[in-house]
Amino acid sequence: MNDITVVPVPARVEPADVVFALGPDAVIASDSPGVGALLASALRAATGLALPIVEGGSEAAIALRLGGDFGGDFGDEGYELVVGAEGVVVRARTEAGLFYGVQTLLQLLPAANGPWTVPGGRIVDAPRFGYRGAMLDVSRHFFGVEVVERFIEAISRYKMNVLHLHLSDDQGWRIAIEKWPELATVGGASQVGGGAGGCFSQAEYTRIVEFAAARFVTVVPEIDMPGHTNAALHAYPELNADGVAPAAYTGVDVGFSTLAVGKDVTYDFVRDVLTEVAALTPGPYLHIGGDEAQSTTTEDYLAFLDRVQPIVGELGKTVVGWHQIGPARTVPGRVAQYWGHGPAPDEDVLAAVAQGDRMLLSPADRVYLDMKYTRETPIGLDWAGLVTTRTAYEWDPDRLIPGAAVLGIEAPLWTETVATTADIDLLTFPRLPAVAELAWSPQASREWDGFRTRLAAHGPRWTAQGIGFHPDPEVF
Ligand code: TNX
Repeated sequence: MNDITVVPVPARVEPADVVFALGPDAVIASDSPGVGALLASALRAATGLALPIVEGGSEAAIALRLGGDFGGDFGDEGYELVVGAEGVVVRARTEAGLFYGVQTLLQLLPAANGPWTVPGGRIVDAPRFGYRGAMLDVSRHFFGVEVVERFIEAISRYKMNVLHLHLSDDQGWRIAIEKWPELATVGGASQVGGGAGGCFSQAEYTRIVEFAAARFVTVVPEIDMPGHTNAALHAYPELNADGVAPAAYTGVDVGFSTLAVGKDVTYDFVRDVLTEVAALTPGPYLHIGGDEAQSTTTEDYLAFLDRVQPIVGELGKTVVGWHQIGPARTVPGRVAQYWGHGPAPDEDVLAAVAQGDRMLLSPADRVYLDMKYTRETPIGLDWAGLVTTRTAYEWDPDRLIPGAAVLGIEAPLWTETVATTADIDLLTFPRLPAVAELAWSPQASREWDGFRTRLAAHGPRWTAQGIGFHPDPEVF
């Protein structure tokens, strides 16, 4: 395990002078049927071996074991991985821990071709932050279930555990709401550039949630309000202050739309939407947006949040909002998502910190996956600057906002310029693994040169998996 290329870098690695080889008779034993099956299918696809899953299995080549003492408190997501000449044992307190141990094991195997050997030794590992996320904007351009599942699979390989889905914006509404059916049929029928758009049925959203849960990824649904609401305003005239529905919007401007904050029907709408979304979402969070409400007066904005945030609590969920919610009176457990750029946190951020909100860090000049890498990047934006892999990697989350209680890190992929799976790949790889390591690995274990070398070894893995990437010259 001297030269292993695992990303995120594990907390502790103790190499041993042996090698394990996966042979034709190898069997898998697992205390978690779900994680055992994911491991087996990943390995069968790569190796062509049969790899049956057996009960008990003291002589299993790979054993996934729940419980046991692995020398220290590594929390609910930690794991121990021991590779000896005779086999591999992953031990964890939870199935999530086993899943992370399995991701490490898969990265210890060759990218594409045998012999299927694993370097010997012991890894003990646990995450730095409990919230390690990525966001996909399915509103500006709509992406279907398969694309979202592919994205979930990709982030989960790097031990990320949250998928934030940006489900509504000016350009399109993307989750069917039974009480307000025209959100899907009218609000969903547009996207940037004028394409057909689309909208998840509740069954499709549930499929995504279940696919994510099997990989220990929590879905955080976002219904952005009171701004970024043109699609809803287009579908339902009564949500507009003047009662007149605007045309569908297919451009990329922000800040021009607002729900009618003074009308009671607005709160019926919000309650109905959040009630249905909450019922479909097992995770603890509902994201209510709150950014760039430039067409809502400050007074209206604060009044709106004072009515809407408690609804989330009544539904048994915790509020997440973009950091502009900072000045609004907080509610228990609230999470403010920082998306600023540059050195000084602004007064909205300071207001959130002063109220004791937990901070989710998405600094746009570091982890916005929609920023261009260089001037030449064919897609992407640059309002927060150019973001190379190194820029994304080299910063310390604990030093970004003085006094903040940091819940974790999230890398958002906004999709104004992102229309295809290839576009997603180009902007996501290799920056997403950089953010994943930032969120998982101890600050003291992270340094650019070591990371760059490990990350470069993942290029052939992505190629084998059919994933495209930006050949960042500082990495490859
Ligand atoms: C700002 S980040 C926005 C989004 C855009 C993004 C593009 C945030 C909370 N709002 O509406 O898509 O910039 O980078």
